[in-house]
Amino acid sequence: MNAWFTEDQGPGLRISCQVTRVLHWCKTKYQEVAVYETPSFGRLLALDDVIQTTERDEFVYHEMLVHVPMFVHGMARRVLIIGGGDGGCVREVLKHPWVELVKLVEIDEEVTKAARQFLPGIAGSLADPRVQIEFRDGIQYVKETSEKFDVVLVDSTDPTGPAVGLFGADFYRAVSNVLNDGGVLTAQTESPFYNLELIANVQRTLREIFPEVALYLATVPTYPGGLWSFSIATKGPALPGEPLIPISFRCKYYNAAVHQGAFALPEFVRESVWGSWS
Ligand code: AG3
Repeated sequence: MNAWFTEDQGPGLRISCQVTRVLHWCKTKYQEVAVYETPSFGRLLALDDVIQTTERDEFVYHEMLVHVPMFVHGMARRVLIIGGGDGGCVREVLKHPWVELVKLVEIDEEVTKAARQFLPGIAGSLADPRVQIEFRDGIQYVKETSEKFDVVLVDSTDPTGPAVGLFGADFYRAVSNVLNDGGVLTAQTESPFYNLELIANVQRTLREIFPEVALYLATVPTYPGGLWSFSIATKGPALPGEPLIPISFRCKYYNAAVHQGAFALPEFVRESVWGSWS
């Protein structure tokens, strides 16, 4: 088979990845879920033709979305993940030995089923007894639950369809309500090259709700622009905040120096996010 998967990444720009096999394809209530075998990036999970993760570069995104807030908090025991049905964030959270509960709230059960079957290296930790999974809308969940968490991670798709609300003030306010004192929120917030306005808006919104807010970056080759942003907000711990405790496990991307360095913003990003504030 000599086929190519193509994602439209921005106006006039596409990224293509050679595909040797379609391992899985289904249409769910929410989206099209596909897993492809690719020679260059291993297995690739796409939702509605948008790359969510690949076996080769998933470690960057999942380590950075998880370990930065986990080490900023320092002793999180209860962690909520909104989205992230593939299980990559769950796997990273469980590397922190003091974690007692990881609650995963994913809207589309079919994503988790596909990941369990075809991406075991990413989804393998979903069977851990500390993990509770609910298949429902994360926005509704944070508005309705009386449970509290130390860290909330938003591992969403791009801001279209059901994910739009995950980038808005009402949702962030609800997240603030489910966070314990000293709690930390991190959300994936898209590409500085393509979504700078969105990033600036999210940062402004978060500053209205949380005392400490920052943006950090990491390089994810298969995402639009290659450079990816994460927004972090806390109810106490200062940012960027050094990892409070020694890192007791090995990562492939994250370490203490990367933690610090990720908060260094290129000038076009810094100006857009902080320009009128600094
Ligand atoms: N979450 C999606 C990141 C957005 C990717 N966007 C894109 N390719 N246009 C990733 C889920 C992994 N757990």
